[in-house]
Amino acid sequence: MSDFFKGLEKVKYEGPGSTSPFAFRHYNPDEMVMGKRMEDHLRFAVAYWHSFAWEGGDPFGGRTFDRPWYGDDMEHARLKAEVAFELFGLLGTPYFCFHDADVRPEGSTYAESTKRLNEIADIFEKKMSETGVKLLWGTANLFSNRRYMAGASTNPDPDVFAYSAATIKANMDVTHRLGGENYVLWGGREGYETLLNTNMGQEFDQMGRMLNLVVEYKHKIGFKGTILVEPKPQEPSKHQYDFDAATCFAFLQKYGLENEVKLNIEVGHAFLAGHTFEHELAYAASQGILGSIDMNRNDLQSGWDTDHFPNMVPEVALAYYHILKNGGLHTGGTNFDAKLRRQSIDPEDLVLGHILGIETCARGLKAAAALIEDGTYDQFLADRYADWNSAEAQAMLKGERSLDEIAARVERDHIEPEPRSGKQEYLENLINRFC
Ligand code: XLS
Ligand code: NI
Ligand code: NI
Repeated sequence: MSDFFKGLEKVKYEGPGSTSPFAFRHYNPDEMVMGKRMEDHLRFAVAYWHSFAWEGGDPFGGRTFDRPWYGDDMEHARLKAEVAFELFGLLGTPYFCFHDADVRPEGSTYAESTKRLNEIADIFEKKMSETGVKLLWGTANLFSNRRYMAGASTNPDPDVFAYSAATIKANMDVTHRLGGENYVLWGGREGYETLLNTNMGQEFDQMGRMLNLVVEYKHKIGFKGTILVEPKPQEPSKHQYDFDAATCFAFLQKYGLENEVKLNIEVGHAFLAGHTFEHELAYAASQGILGSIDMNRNDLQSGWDTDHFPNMVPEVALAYYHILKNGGLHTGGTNFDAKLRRQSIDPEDLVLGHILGIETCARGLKAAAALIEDGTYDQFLADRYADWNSAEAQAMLKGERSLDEIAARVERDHIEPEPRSGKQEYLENLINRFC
């Protein structure tokens, strides 16, 4: 035990009446929501990077946090793992997620980096079996080191492609060994700074090959988890190829991966792409590729991926509505890809930030479930499209009518459609009843 959290105790559910800042008022892991435990719906994960690797810097100033595990050697990395599992224990969150670079210092060679990763994985394996905490997903950091500045799989240098492939392999091996339920690829450098130096078609082919290599290796080693890509339009690259959910789906189809790979959708990334989070979820669900979520939110004034802990119940409620309609998150989960503000330097702030996220999600989930159980909303949607159930409408939809046949019927039957209200304000009032 480190003494980092200085006497803080495991956060418990105390019910809506509690005034303790260190209690759950809404997240009650065992409470049944639509026939399933809340914990099993939400599948919360703590993101190692924001909570333990990020030091509170911004473009104008460096580290604001003062943590005893900051340092570039394995001893510090072991202390970091110790404290990370203490946080998981305090929160009772069932999962965590990490990049290789978050958990071990990089070695001077690929072999040394891999050895260090495996040493930390040994510690994780032991702690996971002692505590019951599980790995939601592992991933490789293919964006921080300067070797990736012009891309990882999309680099003009095939040696960088090879190095990236080797690094992904090492991370897939560790994820598999630790029983990870997914493996994530996020391409922060898979894009460009200027089109002037970029052969876009060549880079897409490289990225498609890499993802196929990943899928082939998954089957080779018998990894049962889901392979996920994480859309984001920009930041750090000016333009990223995994721009949004629809762009990713086109990419997956082009390279024959639409039945093998799903999406990890992040709130802040949806906003950067000019969408809402629920748009991205609804799109992914409609195409059968909704995999997992990275839960945070952006500051709407700054227009940057600020990764705040979620704090807006109505936004989160609409997200979980789409997730519940999708039959849940399956192998995915709710990963807090969220960080403290840089002035929140106290150890207890790490706990309070996660409580904020957990409680917001719990309230959102319950609101979404109540909306579904009430049924008015789903009935509204069904009614809006009900005329498509007629025999003639179905014949049009199924391709049994040609354009000229449809035109002939419109003329013969004197069809002159009457506009119908979209009822947006009625629906917004309806949603307010549940949030
Ligand atoms: C960055 C991404 C990153 C991925 C994992 O914006 O959200 O944190 O989730 O590489
Ligand atoms: Ni992000
Ligand atoms: Ni993310």
